[in-house]
Amino acid sequence: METLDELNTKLTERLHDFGLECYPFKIGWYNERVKSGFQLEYHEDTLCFVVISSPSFFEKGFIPFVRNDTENGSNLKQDYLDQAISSCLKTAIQSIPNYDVSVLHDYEMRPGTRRPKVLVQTAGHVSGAVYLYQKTDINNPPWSTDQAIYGVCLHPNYIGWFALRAVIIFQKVLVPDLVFKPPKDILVDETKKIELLNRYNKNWQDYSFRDILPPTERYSKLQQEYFSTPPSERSRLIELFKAN
Ligand code: B12
Repeated sequence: METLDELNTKLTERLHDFGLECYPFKIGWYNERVKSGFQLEYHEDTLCFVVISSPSFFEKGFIPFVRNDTENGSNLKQDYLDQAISSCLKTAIQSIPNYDVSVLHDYEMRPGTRRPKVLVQTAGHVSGAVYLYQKTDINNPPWSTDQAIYGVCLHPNYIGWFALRAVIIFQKVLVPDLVFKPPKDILVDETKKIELLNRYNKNWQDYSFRDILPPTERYSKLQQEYFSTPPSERSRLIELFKAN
């Protein structure tokens, strides 16, 4: 069996080829933060990784998946991009055999409820990869107490140009010695945090929350075009990816 460092390195390398990144954390760190309905029922020292798609996932993971998919969106009930993530994660995990691994995707709901299986933003924060900015962080909020303001994560390099895709649980691997690494709060000033939450909640379609600070990389023009095209009209772009 691999050590934690070996597992981390292997998974990181495999996912990197697809433009995906992973960061380890313990289930206990996640469970301490969320309400009981969102907790994950494993030993508190259980090893997990949160998976982030970087801007290059589209070109390194998604387009190659589309090109290799001979069945043409074989499972049309599922979003094509979600299928690509799932396929990349399967490939990466299969290359590290002999572990009981469970994957919880961002879009999966607990059966019979409308609650997600996992809150990937909280997972991202406790892994140290991204900082989750929430209404409760603001000392003098400009919003009324009953106004719903959704929280948003920022990555130190990609700022808002990434997505939190999944949590991988190594069900029988306990890592009591994993050291907690707090995420970087890159918005030191409260006005900027309010601005971020306003952009994310009120104008998320204009993408401006993703540029609250200058990122090292953004989604390509093609990727932005794909996401801004309604899912029912994406087949033209899919055909284009297949043909080139
Ligand atoms: C449901 C959902 C929505 C819903 C409701 C949003 C919401 N937050 O409830 C709707 C449809 C409105 C929505 C919209 C959008 N969404 Co959305 N959504 C989700 C989804 C599937 C679940 C979120 C959820 O149900 N949260 C439940 C609430 C209760 O959680 P919470 O508010 O975080 O509360 C918890 C924390 O506060 C925690 N907690 C308490 N104290 C503390 C303290 C600390 C320090 C920490 C860390 C945690 C913590 O405990 C609480 C739970 O008990 C997530 C993916 C996922 N599986 O997590 C994506 C997700 C949040 N959405 C995302 C995005 C990008 C969007 C959109 C921009 C559209 C899009 N996909 O492009 C818009 C923007 C919002 C808007 N203006 O409409 C991204 C956010 C990425 C980021 N950078 O943070 C996510 C993570 C999806 C992804 N794949 O990356 N979304």
